[in-house]
Amino acid sequence: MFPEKLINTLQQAQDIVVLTGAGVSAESGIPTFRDALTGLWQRYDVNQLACEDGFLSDPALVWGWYEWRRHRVLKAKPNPAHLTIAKLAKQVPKLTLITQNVDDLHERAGSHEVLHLHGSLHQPRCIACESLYYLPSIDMMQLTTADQECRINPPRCSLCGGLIRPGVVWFGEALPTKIWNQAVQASLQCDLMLIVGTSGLVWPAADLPYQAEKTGSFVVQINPTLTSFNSIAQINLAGKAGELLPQALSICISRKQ
Ligand code: BV8
Ligand code: ZN
Repeated sequence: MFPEKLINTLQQAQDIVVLTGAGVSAESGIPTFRDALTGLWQRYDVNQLACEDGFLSDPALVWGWYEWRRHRVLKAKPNPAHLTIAKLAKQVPKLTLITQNVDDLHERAGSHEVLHLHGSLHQPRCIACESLYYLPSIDMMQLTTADQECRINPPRCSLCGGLIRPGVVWFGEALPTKIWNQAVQASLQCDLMLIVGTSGLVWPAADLPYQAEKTGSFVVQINPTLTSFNSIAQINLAGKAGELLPQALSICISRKQ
């Protein structure tokens, strides 16, 4: 059962920001970001795989890691957490969804205008001329979801011959300015911020809850484990997003009756 304060806040919220991380996709079978560096990928660290230098020094290894992750997303389905966030947006006057995730499960669950701080697995582009590259559709049977390490040579740009790179924001790269500014603005204005499934280790995304808290937003965290946000959240719900978010939604809906 949720604390009284949370029930009242959910029933009166007018402007909600939801900030998600890899944990919101965990119940869809997508390894969380740190888990995506386990298994047979555990011998690599994030700086070998999720940065431009790593890609340039071994394009086939890095492109293979992203293709392995993209194929897992293609095979996955939105889980109750994604679906609930999309429904919640219909229950309140304003809801801004900000995600650190590079999958499209929020969109496939029905969310619109998702602010992707770290880009997308589905928008690769040429590393030289920046033109978008359209990935060929894949026969679902061909998907490489086996946990073997897959080295795949990245395609080449048809316009300039440059290497095609994943359309994500790598470590050391700036976040998309317009999206970042929208995310900061929304965090400063909201009356309720739900932080769902993020370890809060990656900056500047991890700064958003602090922006919300300093301007008086009510901050709620949903995560099975402790994070640095435990110290600023008014309410910490220890549990899975796919189980707790539907409960929060039913409280929001109950205010209507
Ligand atoms: C930049 C795309 C500057 C790639 C990613 C201070 C300020 C600014 C920068 C820095 C700073 N300090 C350090 C930096 C540098 C760096 C950084 O943050 N390093 C960290 C490691 C210390 N930041 C950057 O480099 C950023 N760029 O600052 O640029 C600049 C400015 C101008 C010009 C040039 C440069 C760029 C950061 C973006 C990196 N790219 N992703 C890819 O995906 O491969 S980040 C990556 O981590 C993913 O996007 C992921 O989403 C994100 C955060 O991880 P989480 O989502 O939190 O996932 P994680 O696995 O950690 O945690 C999952 C959580 O879910 C856990 O807590 C778990 O308990 C929970 N969970 C599990 N199951 C469930 C659940 N919760 C609920 N329900 C469940 N069922
Ligand atoms: Zn090109």
